[in-house]
Amino acid sequence: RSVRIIGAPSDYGANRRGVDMGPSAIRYAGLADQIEATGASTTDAGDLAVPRAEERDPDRERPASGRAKFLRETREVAEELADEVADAIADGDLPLALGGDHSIAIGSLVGSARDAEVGAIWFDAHGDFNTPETSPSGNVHGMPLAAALGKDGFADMEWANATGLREENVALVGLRSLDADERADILESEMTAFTMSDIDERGLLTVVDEAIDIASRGVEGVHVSLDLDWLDPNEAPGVGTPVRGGVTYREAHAALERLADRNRADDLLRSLELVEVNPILDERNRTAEMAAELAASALGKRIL
Ligand code: DIR
Ligand code: MN
Ligand code: MN
Ligand code: MN
Repeated sequence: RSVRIIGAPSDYGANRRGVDMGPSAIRYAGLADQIEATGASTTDAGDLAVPRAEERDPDRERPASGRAKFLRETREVAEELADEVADAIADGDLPLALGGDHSIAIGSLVGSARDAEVGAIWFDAHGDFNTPETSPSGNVHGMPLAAALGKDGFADMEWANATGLREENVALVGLRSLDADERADILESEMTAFTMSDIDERGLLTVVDEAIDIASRGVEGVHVSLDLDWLDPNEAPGVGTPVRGGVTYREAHAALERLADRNRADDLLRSLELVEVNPILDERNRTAEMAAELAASALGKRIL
């Protein structure tokens, strides 16, 4: 299967500007070459057109209740990305979306789950399960899972609903920063959430295997969303909302190598995304380099 790279340079969902340069930085870090070194071919669909946030009024689409910023713009990006992702899958390719902040995941999930039942694995420090009502920030990058799952609070947002995705098939891995209401909602949901403590107690590969089992059970394929703030900020400084206590470089590779092994056996990977790389906050592009390397591991890079 050929890997189709799709840039989604959106920063509508986060308040640290610069994450819109993520797709350029990850490509510059050698993404296509590294993927091709695994034996896969690549094509690059280029970047979605994303107008600069300064040209848009952040309050224009603010709903009467709640406080989600740039919802109208987020929708435009999500709808375009969903079409690109669904198109790539229909053509037999593996879509690889490059953010941008994590609000683009609404588009990836909607596209991946358009014509099939899918699961999702969410590698992230955060739960991304806020709604406009529960969010303390109003930033949609803290809401994409809730939006795609059609949670209360997104009632008038059919565009954000990933029809083929159910909570039972969602596994979050690496949590260490949740907002109060978000935490209660995750506990009440049918999703499975693995914290950093779970990784410490049970071991990374045990947790990753279980996440893959959950996400792939009874579905056609799995969307894998990798927020670079899943990693410890010592490894990945170029992110907008770093939280210490994250996974190491080696753990991250081990996790994605396990995913690649399981994919080799069961062909479960349907779509992939790398989000939240912010070159302005980075050190000599090392977070983008890691994103490219991790994509290669997920796509089957092997030493021997
Ligand atoms: C926070 C941060 N929970 C929010 N979320 C982030 O704004 O909702 N997600 N950074 O990746
Ligand atoms: Mn096509
Ligand atoms: Mn996230
Ligand atoms: Mn995060």
